[in-house]
Amino acid sequence: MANENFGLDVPGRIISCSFTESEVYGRTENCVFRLTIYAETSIRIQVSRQKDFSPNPYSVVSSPLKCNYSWEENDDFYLLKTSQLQIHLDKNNFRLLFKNSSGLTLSEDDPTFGINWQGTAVSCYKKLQQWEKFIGLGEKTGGLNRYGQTYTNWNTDHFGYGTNADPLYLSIPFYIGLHHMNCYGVFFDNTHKSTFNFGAGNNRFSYFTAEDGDLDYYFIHDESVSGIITAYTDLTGKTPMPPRWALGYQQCRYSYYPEKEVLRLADTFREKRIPADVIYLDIHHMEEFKVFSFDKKAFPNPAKLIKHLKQKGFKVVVILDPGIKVDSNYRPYIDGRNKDLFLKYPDGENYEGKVWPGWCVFPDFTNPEVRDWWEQKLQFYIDAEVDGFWTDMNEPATWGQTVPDLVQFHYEGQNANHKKARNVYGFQMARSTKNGQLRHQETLRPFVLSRSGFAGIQRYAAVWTGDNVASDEHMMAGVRLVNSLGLSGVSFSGYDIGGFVGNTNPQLFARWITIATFCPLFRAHTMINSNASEPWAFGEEVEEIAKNYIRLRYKLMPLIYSAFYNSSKSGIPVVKSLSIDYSFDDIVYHGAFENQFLFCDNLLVMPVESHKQITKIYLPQGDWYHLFTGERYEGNQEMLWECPLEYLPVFVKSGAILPMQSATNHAEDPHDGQLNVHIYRGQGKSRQLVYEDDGKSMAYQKGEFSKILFIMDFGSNTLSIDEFSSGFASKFHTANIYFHGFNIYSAELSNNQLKITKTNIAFLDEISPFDPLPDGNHSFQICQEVPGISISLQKNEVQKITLTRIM
Ligand code: NBV
Repeated sequence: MANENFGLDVPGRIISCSFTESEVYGRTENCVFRLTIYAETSIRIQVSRQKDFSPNPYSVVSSPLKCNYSWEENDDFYLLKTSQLQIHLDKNNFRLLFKNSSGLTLSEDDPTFGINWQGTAVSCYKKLQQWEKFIGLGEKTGGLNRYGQTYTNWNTDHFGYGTNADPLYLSIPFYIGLHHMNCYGVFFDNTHKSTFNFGAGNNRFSYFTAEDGDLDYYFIHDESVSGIITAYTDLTGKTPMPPRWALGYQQCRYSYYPEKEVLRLADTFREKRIPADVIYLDIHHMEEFKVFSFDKKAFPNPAKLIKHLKQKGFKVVVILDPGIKVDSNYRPYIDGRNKDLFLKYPDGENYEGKVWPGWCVFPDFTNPEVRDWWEQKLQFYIDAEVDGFWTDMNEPATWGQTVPDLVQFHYEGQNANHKKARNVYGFQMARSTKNGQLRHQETLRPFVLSRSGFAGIQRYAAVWTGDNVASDEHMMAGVRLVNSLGLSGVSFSGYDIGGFVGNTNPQLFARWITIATFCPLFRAHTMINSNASEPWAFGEEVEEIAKNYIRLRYKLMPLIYSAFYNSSKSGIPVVKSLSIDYSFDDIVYHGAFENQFLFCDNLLVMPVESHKQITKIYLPQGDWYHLFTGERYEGNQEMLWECPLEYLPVFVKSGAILPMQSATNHAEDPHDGQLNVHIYRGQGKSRQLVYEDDGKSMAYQKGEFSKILFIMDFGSNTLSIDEFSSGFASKFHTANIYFHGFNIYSAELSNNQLKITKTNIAFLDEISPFDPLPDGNHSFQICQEVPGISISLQKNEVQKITLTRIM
């Protein structure tokens, strides 16, 4: 390259520039570049040493919006301005400086290194800002604040990974930077192996680099972290509404077989009245681990088994591995070979790698034709009425080895080698699996759980954090992984409760299940040959704790389902790291508190190790009510809190409105029609939506849903209940309103006026996760509250209830 800069190849001087409605295109001495305005908040920057750009066809699904922007030429720089962002382009060497609309620097390329190439590797070096923090980057271990660390994106099967291991199964090259009460996001849309350095081993810059390809990134600015997540998910898509059953408790092991084991499992849940929705069939459901087969001995009649499980209210999810056994008597192999659907060496020979079934070939999911074929193949499972799919080993994994670099992928016709395509393989397998399900059952909501993925995976699948270990350290690490996935656009994720590798002990399982009650994906799983890991496998006390928390999960279903609905619109995760709502409070990043999170916006959950009886907690700004006692605490304080296994520290944000229901055996089991609405006294106005639909079909997309909106005005003590858009008849006929923290009021409902007095404060255990033991002498207690006030829910009518202070 002509323009040398301290031994680095750099873009050089801008020599031409032209602009259209939504983009600026130009040339430098050594490159072509393009700036595309996707939204006022989001600008795409592409720089290439080739004549043209080679974009990732998989992640971004939005098109540039028509936005107003201005373009100015100055002596040394060009200036691009939207209402949110100003971008300075240095004319002398293509380098960028980003400011917010009031001129504060958000991010600037390092003055010397900026954008550069070292061999084929392209990098962007950005000056470290004072006290800059970095969050996000998807499924990455380590602390909430990633400052001082370096991470690699290269999807990897890592059995029993360490809690600091990197990389893991899934890559999302998107992070958020924070400094000077401002924040920005960077999504580096390059699928090659990439590295992010957040001031690791230096005090000068952060950088991101990929082994090859373009510099292609989106710079996002909004005043809030949540605004940035919304903008990022405007680009890469939102997590769609899952089927309601997928939010219930799920039980997995490697593997439940033969079928009588599966039946016994299902019966035990129902006999013990422990709610559960899903049973997984791991690899032993297959004949010699061949995908699209059932083992004839273990599962002689899968359709009958699944039908039986359905009658008991269970759904069945089966595992799908991409490796297809090389076996000339095996239809999928013959079929795929004849149609030329597998990954190949450059000379056209099929690539073979070893997995469960022995030597295998791998469908090239980056080829639309292959995805189409796979979609058709799923008919096999659909015929047996399987409800969902679990795409495993899709990094792809080949017995701890990596696929040779020269293996060829279709990559939507671009033709790419393994170096470029690996990171999207699992992503595309999940896509094809979801679409396959839709293709055969177009009215049903699909469910896919994927181990591997890339930016945008949230459109197709929920994800889990792979082969974790039965340890306290892992339990806490899993919480951080899920928090981080949420920061990175993935709302539906979880970890194996109890730990996959190793044996869980009773305390650990108990604590883990209490924490996971507040995890989007609520699934227990364990490894082959490990001890039993069902809620009843650890003795009576643990069973009681597990049962009570699982029941609490089902009671919270109206809140959780509505949170998923909100997330499907906004991209804001259901589990929110505190860095989303308290981004500029340094304490939320401290090691002692970085695992804390908000569940469904208003439940503040403090995960704590199983051996601790007392823990340090942090209540951020605002007032907080302890979930189990209803006591109120001031925020902005650190506290020591007792945490016996039965009581995970959970607080409710003041002002919150929590809609709950009666516990059911499973998500489709009808509740009692009573919507229990808990209102926690706060300030100003609060709103809570209760979203309902049939929970399983796509009809909600055609308006078949119900929305009940609760608005509490704490200034005038008025509660309004507004029910609207009932394309679907709400299953709730009555709302029982529970007021928390209003203990100077009296309660009486007359002429639409609700008066509450101190005299009729009563004990009520509705919100406690603990149901009385059979002898009625249960020692776990409860919330002091005024009794619930019943209101019948009138369709399409705004109801107003005013609280009158009478003392
Ligand atoms: O299919 C077996 C397992 C599965 O249970 C687990 O959840 C995956 O992460 N699978 C990995 C294959 C290899 C396990 C050693």
